[in-house]
Amino acid sequence: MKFRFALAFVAALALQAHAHEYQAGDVHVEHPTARPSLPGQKNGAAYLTLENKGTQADRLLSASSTVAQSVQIHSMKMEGDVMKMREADGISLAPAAKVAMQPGDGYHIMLLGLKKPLKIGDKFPLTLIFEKAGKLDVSVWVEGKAASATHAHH
Ligand SMILES: [Cu+2]
Repeated sequence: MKFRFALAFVAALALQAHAHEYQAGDVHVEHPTARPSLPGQKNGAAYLTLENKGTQADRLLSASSTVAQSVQIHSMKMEGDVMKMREADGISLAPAAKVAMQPGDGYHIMLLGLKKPLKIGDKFPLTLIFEKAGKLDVSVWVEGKAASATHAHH
C-alpha cells in the first residue's frame, strides 16, 4: 500500500514538471497530450484539461489540426458492458467547470486519419474554437505508452 502511494506521488510530480498550459479569455487549458501511435494505426486521440475560470458559461465548439485529416470531439460511455464512443456536439463549460480528459473515459479529441505516426517527444499544433473565448492554438505533446486496444474500436 505504501509503495503504491509513493509511486502515485512520484507520478504526480513528474506530471507537474512536464505540464504546459494556455489561457483564452476565461478558459484555461492544461497539458494537451497524445499517446504515441502504433505502426499502421490510422487514428489517434488527444487529451487535455479545460477549466472555465470565468462567471459565464462557455463551450468548446470544435478542434482542428494539421496532423490529421479531420478532428472530432468524442465522448466515451459504458453502455451495459460495452464502451461506446460517439461524436459530441461540443463540450459545455459552466462557470467553474473543469473537464479533465483521459484515456478510456469521458471526452477526448479524436484525430482521424493521421498524416504521420505520432512518436514520443513529437509536438503538434491543435486549434481549439470556443464559443466565447474564441480561437486558441495549443501544442500537443506526444508522451506515455502507445494507445491501447481500448481505442481501436473505430
Ligand atoms: Cu474517439
